[in-house]
Order: sequence, then structure tokens, then C-alpha cells
Amino acid sequence: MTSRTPATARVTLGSTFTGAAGGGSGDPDKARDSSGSSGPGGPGGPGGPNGPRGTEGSAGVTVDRHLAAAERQTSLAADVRAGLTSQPRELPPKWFYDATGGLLFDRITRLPEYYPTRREHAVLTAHADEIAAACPAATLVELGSGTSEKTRLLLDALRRLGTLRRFVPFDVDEATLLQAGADILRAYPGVTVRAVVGDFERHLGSLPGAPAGAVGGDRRLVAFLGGTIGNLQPAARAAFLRAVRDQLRDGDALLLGADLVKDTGRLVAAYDDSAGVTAAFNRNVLSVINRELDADFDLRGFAHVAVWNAENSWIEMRLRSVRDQEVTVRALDLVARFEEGEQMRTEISAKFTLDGLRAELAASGLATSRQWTDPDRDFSVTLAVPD
Ligand code: AVJ
Repeated sequence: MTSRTPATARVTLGSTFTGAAGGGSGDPDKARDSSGSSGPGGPGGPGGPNGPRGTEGSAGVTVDRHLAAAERQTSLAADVRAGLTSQPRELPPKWFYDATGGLLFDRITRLPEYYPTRREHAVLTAHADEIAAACPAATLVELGSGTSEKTRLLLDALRRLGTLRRFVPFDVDEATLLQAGADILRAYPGVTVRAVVGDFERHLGSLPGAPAGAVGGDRRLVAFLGGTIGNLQPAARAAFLRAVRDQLRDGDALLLGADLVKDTGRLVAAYDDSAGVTAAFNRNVLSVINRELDADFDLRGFAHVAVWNAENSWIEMRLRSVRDQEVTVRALDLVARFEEGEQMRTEISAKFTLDGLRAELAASGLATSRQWTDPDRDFSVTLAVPD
């Protein structure tokens, strides 16, 4: 592998996106869908659809693309080929999150059984000001940002402190980024949004440097919330934490949200809710493959399974074939035969202990400076700095 510069395209979108998403690989329909209501500038304003593009610093969302649509497709194809031809079969969880998957995940976060989002929200509500005081950052970077409300708790705290200049959401899904970026732009006047389309396991080296006009330092707080760290296998976790550490400079910090080990019944229920939303989320990966790779998975032919793997301290989601069946993936020229009862793993979601987290961070060169939980000790938020 040569150390060439990543193929990055940069485009600045106006504060309303209508017609302004023609930056190349972006899907204009998605961008239009994500425009929501008009920004304060309104159409024709300086950042509006007729405003300048390709420059930073205007009232727009600047997007750095490290993951073009074509590359995303290639990477999905490789993952699906490897996953369907291995035994046991396995698909990586990152492909759950198309537009439908994002909506289903939003519904999961509101389910009575799914406690992590509420618990993390409680931790951040209680401690955002302490977090900001410990890392008075000009830039909040959010890895795997989604469309979260908890980001605002951190932005609000940094704004109260007076240090906030810039928000850098980092996600694989450009439509999600544009939506999140536009919302933040509207709600935080004077804050610039520099969105990064990328895979946090591969493109961390491309985090932007100091914001334009930064005064009084350019500290960055890098937030990785929601417990998504638990979706990585232990070796991948260590590599990811090391890569984050390598990006952090003096004064920067990592804020890590991680779910904690608890009663098995509650853990399993959180991933097998009675309304069947998690089941639909799980099967959605098959729809993604059907659409993107011209496959013919019958979603009714696969049942949702959630089990606690005590040895590895993680929840596993699987899809169980309810009958003997054959699936064709035309784009891969691949036929996969499933036997009745065969289970294909689609996600791991590891659960941690406070000590275990500190040890894993330390092993990757990160010293824990503070650690918080909700009163029930269901979920943790850890602040760590390069050691
Ligand atoms: C967003 C990755 C943290 O692992 O709990 C929710 C995803 N999967 N229900 C998690 C998920 C099933 C979620 N993360």
C-alpha cells in the first residue's frame, strides 16, 4: 500500500441544500431530502443554493469525502462476498445503516427495553459541563455521528464555556451528515461545520486541523458515543483506539461511551424487543444487500436471534434461516445455500466493565482522566488523554 493522499473531494454546501449537492458522488435526491426546512439565510442568502461552493468559511457545511459512493460499493461487495463464503457466515454491522436502518435505529433508541441511549443521555446531561471544563475544546469531533441529540449536550456545554468554534461530524453516510450538519448550523450561529464522510476504522488520519480563525488554542474533543466501540472485535478495538490516540495532540481528549455488563435478561431484551423493531433492523441488512448488490434475500426467510456470549462478554445478533433456501447475489455472481436453522452473525455488541475499559485504553496509549456512569451503573462515559 502506497502512502498516497486519500482521494478526497471537498465541497461546501449552502445552508439550504436544494440543488447544491452536485459535488460529484453525492446522491442529489438524498441531499434534497435532507434539507428539511430552510436555514436562517434562506434561499439566495450568502450560503444559499446560489452561493459559492468549494470554499470554506461561508455559512455552509463543508464536506470532506474519503469514501466515494463507488468505494463504498466495493467495500460492501467485498464484505458480503467474504461473509457469505465463510463458515459460519457473518456480515459486518456497519451495513445496517442506510436511510431505513437509520430510522429503525432511531426507533430502537426509544424502545422501553433499549436503555443505552437514555442512560448515556443521563450521564451527559449530568456531566457535560465537567467534560467541557476538562477539555475546553474549540472543535468537537463526533465519530459515527448519526443524528444525535446527545451531541448537543456537549456543544451546549462548550458554548457555555465560550470555546466552541467548530463541529466535525464523521460518518459513513453522507445524507445523515448533511442533515446533522444543517441542523447544527442552524442551532449554533457562528459555529462552522466541517463534515467528514469516512469509515472511522480507516480514515481517522484525515481529521481536519485547526479551525479557521481559531484563537486561544484549537483543542479537539473527539467523541465516540452510543457504545459503538462494542461493535468492534477486541483486536479491531485496540487498533481503533491506537489510531485515535495517534491523532490526539496535547490538550485533545477522547470521550468514549461504552455499555456496561449487567443482568443477562436485560441485555438480551435490549436486543430482542417485544415490538420487533430490532428484528426489523437486523433483517434490514438483507434489504441493503438486495438493493445494492442485486440479491434476492427473502426477509421472511430469516428470523432474528439475540444471544449473550458470556465468554466474550458480548451480545450477538444473528439471522437464522427458517428453511433450506438459496440466495443469489447477482452483482457478485454468487449463490449462497442456507440450511434450515443455519445462523449468520450480523453484529456483536460488547459490554464492558469500568476497569476493563481503563485497561484497554491504557493498552492503546490512552490514560483515563475521568469516568462517569448513570446512577444505576448501566452505561459509562470515559474521558481519556494521550499518555
Ligand atoms: C449503535 C452500535 C451502539 O450495539 O447497541 C442496537 C446498535 N444493534 N440494537 C448497539 C444496535 C441492535 C447499537 N450501536
